[in-house]
Amino acid sequence: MDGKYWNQKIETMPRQDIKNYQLQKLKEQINYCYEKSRFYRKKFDDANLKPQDIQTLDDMQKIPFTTKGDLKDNYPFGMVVVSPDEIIEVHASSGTTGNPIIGAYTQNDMDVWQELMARSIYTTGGRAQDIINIAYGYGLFTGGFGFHYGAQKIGAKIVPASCGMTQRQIKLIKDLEVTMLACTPSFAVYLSETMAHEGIDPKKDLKLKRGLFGAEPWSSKIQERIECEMGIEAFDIYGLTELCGPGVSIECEEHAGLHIWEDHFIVETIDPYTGEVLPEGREGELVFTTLTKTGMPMLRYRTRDISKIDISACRCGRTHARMARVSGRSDDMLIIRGVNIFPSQIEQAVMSFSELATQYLIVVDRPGALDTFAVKVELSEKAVKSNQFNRNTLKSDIQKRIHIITGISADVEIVSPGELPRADGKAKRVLDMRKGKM
Ligand code: DLL
Repeated sequence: MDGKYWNQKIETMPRQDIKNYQLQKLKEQINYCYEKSRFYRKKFDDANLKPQDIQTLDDMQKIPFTTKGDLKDNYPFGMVVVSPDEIIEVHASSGTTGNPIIGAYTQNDMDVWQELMARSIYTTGGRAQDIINIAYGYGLFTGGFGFHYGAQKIGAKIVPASCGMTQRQIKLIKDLEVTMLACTPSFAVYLSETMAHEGIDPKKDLKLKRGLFGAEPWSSKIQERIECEMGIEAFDIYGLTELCGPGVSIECEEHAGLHIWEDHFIVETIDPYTGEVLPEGREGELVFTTLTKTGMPMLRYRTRDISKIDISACRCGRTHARMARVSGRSDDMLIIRGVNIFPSQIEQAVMSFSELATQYLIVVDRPGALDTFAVKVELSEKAVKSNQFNRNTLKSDIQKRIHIITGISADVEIVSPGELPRADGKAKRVLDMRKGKM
């Protein structure tokens, strides 16, 4: 394979052909679920719905949503529709409360996942000649293994670094002449800071060309910073355990949204509060229906991820719809003094100050009757070295910016470089100490 596409026929299929293909696969997946799954049969029966009532893609709006609550209630294998022997791999997402969300995959599901990860890596320019450092966690999290399977199919050389041991990773990235980096954006930022400490200039000392970052929301400003500091091209990759892991969608070289692999998934956006289906282009919660899954198929699965869809033609030639970068999760929304606030709004404020590093921590508490709202931000090493700012003015400017963006005032605390905790997996941006006090 040496062309631009991993699978040109599929990736550049005319939209009408995609729709026809999706309808055929959707009917098959619905029949399969109705026949094999007690869970889906009950959902259909309760809604007075039969598989033959779904004759068009619009008809799928009649199907009730599947939620994270359904998965937790049916933990561990209640959503699995095949015999236990047919499940050959299990992963779980990193939720912190209650039962974890399990992904249980058959051989078919593993093959699809590997194919989609190969297609995704290839879309960013990854080839057999590449050496890829996979610094996503290997284990129950789908990040490490997902990249591993995809890179293996492409024939790239794999360095399965997993999380942690930052200094050693940097040494290996240098000595093994790694060309691609795969990790969370927050770990990429940490790697880049550590390189600066160690006196390594990635542009001169390393062979890194591109990075595939995802698994958590990150802003375009962070993407720009990583690109600039590491001298690489950064790509956003999205996915979730319930669908397959990473490989549901990926940015192409145009960096104008993430192509959703629509030969395997149908995407809808809905109003997260009312459940109403929104027209293309309106921001809302992403809802996915799997078309080819055999272990744990998902019909109208509510992700809680907020984004919007664009079906217009992409300059790269791919016809698959694009989702905008995830701006946040509906369940990450904090209600502080009655105002809805997303961590991404704070990130937007923080990232507009060149004196600040990319780390921040939102601390919310309720010591008495009222919520307190504090934001800890960190000075960048560069700002400290140049010493060309006034701390009080900077603090008041950040406070003003947060107020403009969110509508409420925050206590801003500026801390020294390196003081806020770093993540080698997904970053933790919020400390809500009100839990249990409400
Ligand atoms: O995070 C799969 C993954 C691994 C994606 C590596 C990309 C790279 P889960 O642990 O199940 O799976 O978490 C899924 O993470 O619903 C989103 O809220 C968030 N997420 C994943 N990718 C992105 C992204 C993996 N590119 C949850 N941007 C999803 C923003 C993301 N959020």
